[in-house]
Amino acid sequence: MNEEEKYLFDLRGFIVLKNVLQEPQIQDLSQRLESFREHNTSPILGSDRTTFRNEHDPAWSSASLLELGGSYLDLIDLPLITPYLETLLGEHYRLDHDYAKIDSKMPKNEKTLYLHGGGQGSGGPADLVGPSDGGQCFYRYSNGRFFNGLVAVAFELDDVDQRDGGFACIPGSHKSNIGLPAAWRHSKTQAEVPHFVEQVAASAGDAIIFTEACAHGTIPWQGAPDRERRTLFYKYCPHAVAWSPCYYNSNNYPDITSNQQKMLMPPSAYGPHTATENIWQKAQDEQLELQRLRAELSEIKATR
Ligand SMILES: O=C(O)CCC(=O)C(=O)O
Repeated sequence: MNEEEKYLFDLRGFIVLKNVLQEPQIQDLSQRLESFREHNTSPILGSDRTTFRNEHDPAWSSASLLELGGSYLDLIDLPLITPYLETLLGEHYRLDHDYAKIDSKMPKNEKTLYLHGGGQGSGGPADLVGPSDGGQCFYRYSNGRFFNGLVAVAFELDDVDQRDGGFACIPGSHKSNIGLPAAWRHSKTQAEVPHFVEQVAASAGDAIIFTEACAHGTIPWQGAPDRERRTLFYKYCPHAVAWSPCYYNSNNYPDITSNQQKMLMPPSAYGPHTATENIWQKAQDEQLELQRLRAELSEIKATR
């Protein structure tokens, strides 16, 4: 992260990195996403919120884009992104959650701009991030380094032109000391969006890196009816911090590298230390044992 990028991130709370994804990666991500969408039409896919899909879902983990495999696994620790996250979060940061979001003219995808985050208390008690966030989405720069509670990397799979809609924020609001006034929080149409909200244009393959402390949201889509904005969000915390109540289970992804495994660890002050790895492994083993015992029990019940 060069001096200009550091300056702009501190000043505005986000930066746009051009051409982070190459064409074959965009195609692979796109094709895997579209196959998945054939049987899941939700505009939000992935692990953004804790939901149990069925009774067999293990505790603590939720659906994730990582299940789509291929380039979705590469995005965990993309070499081009790593230096930015190390600068913004410190060493041994962790992937906290991920999701894909589709913006389009489809009625169920039409959304109000809901500005959330912002200020030192991350938007206060009325904030979407607020009820579960005791200031977790913090931003600070001191002693020559950045401190962030949650940093998002938004990979765009489609071109998003000025006026289409998509990512928007109030630049600088991550340092605001006063909560966002309620009157400015919601905008149902682009015409209602306050003039100080900046809509960020991006091209397919670009990545927007932003601190969740910056007041941000999605501008209602006004792109042509046959166009969509498909964005993949990978969100990272310092190693001792969690936003999501769900943790990844790296055992679900046998093909990932040991560095990626470390980045999927649950939060702890130790970071990816052998001690925490052993504890996590024991929790996974016990979960498997529990599943085995439950299966045995239902077999016994069925044969009675
Ligand atoms: O559509 C966007 O880029 C904003 C998404 C958002 O509000 C969030 O990630 O918290």
